[in-house]
Amino acid sequence: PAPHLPRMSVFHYLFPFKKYKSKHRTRFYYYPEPNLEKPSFVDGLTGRFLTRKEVEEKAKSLATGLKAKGIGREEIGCIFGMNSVEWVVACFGVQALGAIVSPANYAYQPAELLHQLKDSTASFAFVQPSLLPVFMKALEADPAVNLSDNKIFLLCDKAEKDTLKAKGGVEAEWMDRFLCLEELYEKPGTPKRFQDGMEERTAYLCYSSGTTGKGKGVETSHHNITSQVQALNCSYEPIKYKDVILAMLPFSHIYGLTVTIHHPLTVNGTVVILPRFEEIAFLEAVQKFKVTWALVVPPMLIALLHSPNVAKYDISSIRGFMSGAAPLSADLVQAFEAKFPHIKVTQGYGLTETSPVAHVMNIEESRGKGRSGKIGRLMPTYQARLVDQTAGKDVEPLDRGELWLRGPSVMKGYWRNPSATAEVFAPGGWYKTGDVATIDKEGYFSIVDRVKELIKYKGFQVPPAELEALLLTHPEVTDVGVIGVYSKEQATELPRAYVVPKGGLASLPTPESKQAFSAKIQEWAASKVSNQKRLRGGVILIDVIPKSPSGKILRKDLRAMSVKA
Ligand code: AYL
Repeated sequence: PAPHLPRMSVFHYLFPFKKYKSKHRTRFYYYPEPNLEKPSFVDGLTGRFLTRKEVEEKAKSLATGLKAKGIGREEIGCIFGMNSVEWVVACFGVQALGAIVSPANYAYQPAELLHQLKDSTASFAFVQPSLLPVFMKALEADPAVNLSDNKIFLLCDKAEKDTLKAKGGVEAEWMDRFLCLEELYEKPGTPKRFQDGMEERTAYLCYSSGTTGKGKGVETSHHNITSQVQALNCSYEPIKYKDVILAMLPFSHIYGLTVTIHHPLTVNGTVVILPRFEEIAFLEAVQKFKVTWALVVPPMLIALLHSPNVAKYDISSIRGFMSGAAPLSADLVQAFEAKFPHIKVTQGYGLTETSPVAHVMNIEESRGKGRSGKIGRLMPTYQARLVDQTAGKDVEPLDRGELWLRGPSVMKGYWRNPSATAEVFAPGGWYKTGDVATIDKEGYFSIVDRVKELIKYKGFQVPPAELEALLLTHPEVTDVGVIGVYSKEQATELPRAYVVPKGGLASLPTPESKQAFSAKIQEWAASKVSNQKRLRGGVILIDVIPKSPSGKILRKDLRAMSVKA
């Protein structure tokens, strides 16, 4: 283990109120002593905020309350809600207890949520009241889920709970059944300090499909997170004390979780929270709170670039955007910077499995040097290799190869899934990303292809295998293959299904009947999956799905078809 990296729990690393003693009896902080009275997390819609001290106190009170409910260390707590101040409190409450957070995407439909609840073996949960219908449906679908009423908590304050209760109906019934955060708080305790080695315990289980198949729990340890935020602080243009950071990417995704909750705490910055990206709410929040730095995905840049509303707001406070989670093209960066010269756009690359940022582009090094669109240099703490899979060795300099990563922020493995874990790790602890990259003479990487199955819609993961499995359950579908098609206008991939209808293409002789069938399948799928997984790239009918002799879908051939079309 690298001696300069913190080896402690996420909670103690982020809230170091007592000075820590090292083995050598020197006293040190990992970062400057924080200003406890500074607003740490602000609700971007209402302006309500928690100071750093309040976040810590509430988290500690919540930890005591959870313990009183019989919840112990290393139990798994699901958080199912949109970004909010309460989300942050729940997250750190679980961390103060020494339990594990498994955050779920708020867009989930019941079946998707159920998969995560079951797979993660969640034994308690925080649920935003407006998402209770989905949550309860998931629970009803499978009595095996180990969640009793006294282990389900409302992700809201007492005032919101009372308002909902007054409305009556089934909501009021739920309000009676479950406690909210405020009702859980008890006298704040002192979270147990970790002994040496305990920092390797799991802190988070975010869900990722990895290279193939359904969502798997990515076991992110305390050390994975603390070394990542330390690395972020040493990289490119780190955020600083005076920064106001806009957090609108979902906290349930590692990007939102690490980069917009954990990292800003280490510099004592102020985080303005929005439940999701929405143009007007974004512009209002930027103007009102004088936001200086925002974390985005490429489609958000497109939206702002073409928005007629931007001119109506004062967004001069913004100094930069960091884009990540999906390819950012050089054209888009250039168009954006031409329109908004005071905003620097930089890009990061990473994966849920790497906690997440592994590469980042230093903006000063990219401007006017023809490096836009590259993902930058390797972050501190990481090592990388580019490997030719078939030859089983590193590629020649400047050639393309699969990117392998190693470092203290690479996940422990997939939760209770040793075979999936073994598949993605090579001897020596190298994690195989499934992305194909090149490196130039100066050490700047570019992502040029993907060898894994994943589709990315606006930065969200869309596992093709999951959509294929779903579509095969439709009575009128014989076979199916799903790929992503890139839309330049929207700066994102769109999931597209190639479908063999029952009875073959001949059973749908006219263009109208084909179109109606495609539309039917598209709508049916939309009713079953979360928003980002909809078949926005269309449903194309074909006679056979191209497959290898062993029965694997030849996605390359499907991709070639989509280019021709
Ligand atoms: P996951 N360019 C191209 N592809 C990318 C990029 C990028 N900049 N970033 C991520 N990807 C793709 O687990 C790539 O295929 O994590 C990778 O394997 O949802 C996959 O997305 C991983 O998807 C950053 C950098 C946040 C990364 C992230 C989140 C990574 C998303 C902030 O600065």
